Amino acid sequence: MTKNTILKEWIEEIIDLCSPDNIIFWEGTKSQYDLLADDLVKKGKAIRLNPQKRPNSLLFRSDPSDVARVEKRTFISTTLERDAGPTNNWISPQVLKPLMINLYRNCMTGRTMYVIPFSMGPIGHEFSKIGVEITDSPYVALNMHIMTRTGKSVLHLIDEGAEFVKCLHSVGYPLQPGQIDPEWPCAPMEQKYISHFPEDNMIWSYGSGYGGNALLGKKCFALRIASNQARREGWLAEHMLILKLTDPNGKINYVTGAFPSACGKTNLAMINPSLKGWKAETCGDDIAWMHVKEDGRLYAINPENGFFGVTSGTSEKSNPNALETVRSDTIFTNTALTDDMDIWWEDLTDEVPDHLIDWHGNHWYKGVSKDRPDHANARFTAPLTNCPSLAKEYEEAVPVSAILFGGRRPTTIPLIHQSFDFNHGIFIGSIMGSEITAATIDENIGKVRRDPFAMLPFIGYNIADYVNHWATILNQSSNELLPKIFFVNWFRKDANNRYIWPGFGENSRILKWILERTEGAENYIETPIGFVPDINKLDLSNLDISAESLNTLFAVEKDTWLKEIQSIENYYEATYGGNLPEVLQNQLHNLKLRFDEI
Ligand code: GTP
Ligand code: SPV
Ligand code: MN
Repeated sequence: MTKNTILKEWIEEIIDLCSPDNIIFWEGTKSQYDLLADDLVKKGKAIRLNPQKRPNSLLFRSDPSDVARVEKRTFISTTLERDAGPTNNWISPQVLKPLMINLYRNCMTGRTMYVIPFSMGPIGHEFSKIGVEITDSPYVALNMHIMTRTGKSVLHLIDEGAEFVKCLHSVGYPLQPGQIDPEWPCAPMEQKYISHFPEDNMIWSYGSGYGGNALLGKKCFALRIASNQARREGWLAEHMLILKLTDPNGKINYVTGAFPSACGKTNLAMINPSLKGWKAETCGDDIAWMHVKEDGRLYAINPENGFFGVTSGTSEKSNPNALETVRSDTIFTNTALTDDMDIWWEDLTDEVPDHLIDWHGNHWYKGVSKDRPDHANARFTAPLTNCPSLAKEYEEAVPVSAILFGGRRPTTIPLIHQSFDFNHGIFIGSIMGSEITAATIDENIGKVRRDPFAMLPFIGYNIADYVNHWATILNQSSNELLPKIFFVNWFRKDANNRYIWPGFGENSRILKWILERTEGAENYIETPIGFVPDINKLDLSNLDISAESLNTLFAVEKDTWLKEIQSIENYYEATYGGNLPEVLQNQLHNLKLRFDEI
């Protein structure tokens, strides 16, 4: 099985605790994947899509109560409450561990336990980290196979003594003899726990089978645990896409972007530039691990091996690369099913099919059925290598020229602005706000909340320490060598509640301006909040947009911003209290001074 005694003893401990009927070691082979997929189809847990239309692809439908991450049931369990900080749910390990052990006891009765060794990052890369997920969900095994590097070569590293993060997961639905297994087993909300023990490099997840709650390599490991590791080791684990851009002269730049869940990372990572001569390629769409190297530059690598993307809104027009990515070898979750056994979601085609099977498994008729046929947080899981725009450097750490922060802000924030320097960039990251989306289960969808660095649900420790950690990155390098920091807002709305900016491929115009800025071009005007484009120097060729729209998109209004400053102060007070990092105190002070002067 394994020569690593820590792993061996842990597996034995979990077998004793959870009492599975069978144990399967994940070897990461195609035949193992296919066998499990076939078995799930046979048992009615998954639907095999039409092989002519969508080869080697599956549709899963989740329980209606288990459709997204649950932030309320996500915990950072540290000895001291202070170490989890004001933005995390905290329970002491002394309380949480016994409580969860009680839940885990015999929880895999009647089920098969999968042991999945995986690498976040290319196997053996200097920046990669290893994990082992033990799960009783075959859906999770299939998804982890796509989303991470799994199998024997990872196990080999563990055999050689490599450290690994222990990731334990159960759907929390033991089966007594004769008991029928539902299509999507899970536990009731109050029994769900997505728990992180950063002091033990350990994750315990119970009760949910969906996305970030269950695919533990993703948000739980690569962000919450890794942010702790990064803090200890002097690097950054961030909720960022990584994009390679080649300008018409052949010059290559890499940019990263942190946008909250369902705010456009995958779309920007796969952008199809509308500007002639520009080429965009994908390195990653969700997570970036970033290290300052000896040359003083910040390098980013994508720890994942696949995409777990939002289907809603994805169309040939908005994101052709994503559609190509999901043409085969893809798992769909909570999309609708067509009569010819293919998938469908809102906006996929202009023509809405007359009849579908909705994500509940019920008949759905156009113009008759009230609810949408797909879930707003329906997702696709597809290998990186399916993506036609995948950059050849996707398994390398690439030097970053610009970091973009962004969110859904219907008002106040201009389409693009640049920070004055790195510390001002940290300030901009810290005040990010966005409308809450369907990517998390929350009754406040649509309301703007502060989501600092797009990391509110993912910082695995005290946010004040996190901000201070960002500030130490500057000590490792300099303003000149570090990426320039920008804030984008594709989502500003007009009086009729419509998006003003066309977005998607047209965002290449903004990317062009950003890269010009990284080279010091005089293409800007200075405002109290940062540099915004000199509209005469922004490439708007062949774009049909009114002067009035442009005015709104780039407006920085004093009155609005004085209110925003008040809101920032309230937010800082409520979140940090007396613990506001000095870098933020200084930046807020300077921002106020700049507004006083105009
Ligand atoms: P997670 O995977 O949850 O982290 O989301 P994400 O940040 O990758 O967001 P994604 O790219 O999947 O986009 C989410 C939604 O935003 C989709 O419905 C997109 O169609 C929409 N969207 C993305 N980019 C743009 C844009 O430039 N303009 C507009 N109006 N909508 C966009
Ligand atoms: C997100 O919510 O940011 C996602 C989906 O990418 S999940 O993996 O569920 O976190
Ligand atoms: Mn995404």
